[in-house]
Amino acid sequence: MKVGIVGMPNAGKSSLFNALTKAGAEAANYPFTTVEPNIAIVPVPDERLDAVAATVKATPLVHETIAFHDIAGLVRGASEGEGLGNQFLANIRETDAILHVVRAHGDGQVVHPEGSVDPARDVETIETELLYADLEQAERRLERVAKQAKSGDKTAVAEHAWLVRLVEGLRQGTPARAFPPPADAREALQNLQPLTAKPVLFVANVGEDGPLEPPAEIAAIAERGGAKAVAVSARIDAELSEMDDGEAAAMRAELGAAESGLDTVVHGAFELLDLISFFTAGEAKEARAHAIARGTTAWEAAGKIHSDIQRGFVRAEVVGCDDLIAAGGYAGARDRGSMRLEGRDYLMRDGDVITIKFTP
Ligand SMILES: Nc1nc2c(ncn2[C@@H]2O[C@H](COP(=O)(O)OP(=O)(O)OP(=O)(O)O)[C@@H](O)[C@H]2O)c(=O)[nH]1
Ligand SMILES: [Mg+2]
Repeated sequence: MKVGIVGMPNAGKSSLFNALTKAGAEAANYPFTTVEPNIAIVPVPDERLDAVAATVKATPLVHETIAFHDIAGLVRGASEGEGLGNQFLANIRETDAILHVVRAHGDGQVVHPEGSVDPARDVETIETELLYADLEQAERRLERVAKQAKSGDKTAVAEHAWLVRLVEGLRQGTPARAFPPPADAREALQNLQPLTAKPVLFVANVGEDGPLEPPAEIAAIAERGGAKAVAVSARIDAELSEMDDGEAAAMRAELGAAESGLDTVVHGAFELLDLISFFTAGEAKEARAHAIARGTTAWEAAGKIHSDIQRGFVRAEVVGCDDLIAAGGYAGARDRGSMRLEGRDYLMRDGDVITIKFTP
């Protein structure tokens, strides 16, 4: 999974990036600290994977991963070249979701590019700039596809009609997610990769003294747009991420924070994208976590493991991770009858541990 981080300059994007990735990117109290994008790949923490691996004595552990892309801040008018402009948005066109960092802390020491802290205004500024960036891109694509459509190519004609509607919609301020691609030009969306079609997780960067929850106006904006909102305290989390795990957990408990910024963001992203996890774990082999969309079948899950396994799919042996752990391993789970045989259409559940029987 790839995630792009957007927000105003000085909102705390790089601080959050450091908290998530321990990458030690430069975060400083002046706008446009970040010019070149920072990228880091992070294993998705999941205690169930550790427990499953310990139960069946699997090693090594292979976590699901998320790549975070931290880019320069956007300001009002970025599409017309203000600030650093919006060219760097190209770096996040290929991501699966957007983390929109909104400053919600009132630390007067930290410069705000607009001179005051106003989360709702900032969100609107960023969303407008993302719309303009998509509009530019869509208009350019429309010009190109218009030529192809003249030749009568069926896919080009369908894509062209979609782009005409999209451009019109973007001009009126409607995000691209309101325009699903036409059935006879399914590639249309992939060709464009509009930013405003991506799912958004708002991350309110709140002060260390207030409650660890997003301000009401951000929660409301997220709800209206079918997005999600979480809260972190980026600076503290960045500092905690530099400590060792035990020390950080103790500090976190003292501060009354239940989970790390990484946990908050990962849980938020999984919920937003409606993802679940399943596990594969062989005795004395690797244990691996796989993130999949809710509603994925056993056969599709097999494809996530290996195309050969999917091709030769016979059936799946499935056990919930809690049952497997409680039974002390596969043999115990079989004895207790908690191991089930499932066919290719079985809908995977969060926490399933699966062994696919297949003919090579
Ligand atoms: N008090 C406080 N300061 C914060 C918090 N998060 C970030 N800061 C400070 O705000 C300043 C800007 O943080 P960055 O993480 O560099 O912000 P950015 O969004 O990456 O900024 P650009 O790269 O310039 O776009 C730094 O001085 C941070 O220490 C926070 O939660 N509380
Ligand atoms: Mg930065």
